[in-house]
Amino acid sequence: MKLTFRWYGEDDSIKLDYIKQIPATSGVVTAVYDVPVGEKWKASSLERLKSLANAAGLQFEVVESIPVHEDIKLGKPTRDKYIENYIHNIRAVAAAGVKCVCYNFMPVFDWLRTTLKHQNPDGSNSLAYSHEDFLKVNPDELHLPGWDESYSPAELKQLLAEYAGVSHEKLFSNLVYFLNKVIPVCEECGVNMAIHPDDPPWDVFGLPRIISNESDLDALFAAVPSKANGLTFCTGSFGAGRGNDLVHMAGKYAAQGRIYFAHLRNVLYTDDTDSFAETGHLSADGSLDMAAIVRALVKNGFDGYVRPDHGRNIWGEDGKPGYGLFDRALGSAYINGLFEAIEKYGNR
Ligand code: DNO
Repeated sequence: MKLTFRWYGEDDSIKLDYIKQIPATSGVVTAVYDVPVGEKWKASSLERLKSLANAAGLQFEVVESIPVHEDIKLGKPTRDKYIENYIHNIRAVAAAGVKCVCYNFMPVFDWLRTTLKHQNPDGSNSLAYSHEDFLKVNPDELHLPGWDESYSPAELKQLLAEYAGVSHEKLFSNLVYFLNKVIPVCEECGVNMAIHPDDPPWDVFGLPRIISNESDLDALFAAVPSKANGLTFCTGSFGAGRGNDLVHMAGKYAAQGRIYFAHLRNVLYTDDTDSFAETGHLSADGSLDMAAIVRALVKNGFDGYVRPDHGRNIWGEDGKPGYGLFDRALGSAYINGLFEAIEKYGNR
């Protein structure tokens, strides 16, 4: 595996030199952040990201994300223009040496939490989702942690109304339409698409979600069989769904050669409903058996990119939610240890 670390570009308070100092880290995962969703990325922006990373001794082979414009997800007539721009971006990232594109197909909201600063017993804080708090959210007057700045109330209302006619089946066929256009270009450029699962893996506010579990993935790979149509195996996202057997899923899709990127983090189920809190990466800290998941990946031939996913705020750090330095660096060291032990001795 290749251990990477998410870097939010030149505005990230975490410097590339610090990332390089995290043991075993060989690359960054980043994106062009100053272009609106759906528009074309400049080759010069990508070259700059690459040269900054390379100057720090790091590779830049994974983009997270090239976001998908809502018109593509909605299947509007304007989607073809946005798909053309997407294809432009795939060619541009490939020219900069990128081999894996992480993206998602969640309507309106990417991840969703009810608090960004859940207090943990050890004094740290982390993102969390409370089923009870979620039920109190009024969909007509949405105030959501992390999302309030992204849409005006009027924009959000309109967008939600547009999705009223979009069923799961429709959203899925819009995804297949999109992939049928972009995958041939990926094959030509040597890039793999790696869809990120729904986070959390269930419908929210009546919006359909279609990459939540094993049957969704089976349908996706059956509809678009090309090997360039792959997956970001995000343990925290799939793991929030208590019906998902992550060890089985990790092994199955690794064996199929579909997993190009793994986001590794743990979640703790905090009640008998859907609530969860993000924890440190260790198996002992949450509800997921991280060692068993990594073993299933390794034993089934996974050799892709890995990154520690969300960390807590620890040691007084007040980082970007989920993306501080300290706990993710601890996560990296832990993940590297699991892989080393399993790769070297796991089969004995
Ligand atoms: C959250 C991330 C997601 C992810 C996108 C990929 O921390 O895991 O925002 O980057 O879903 O498109």
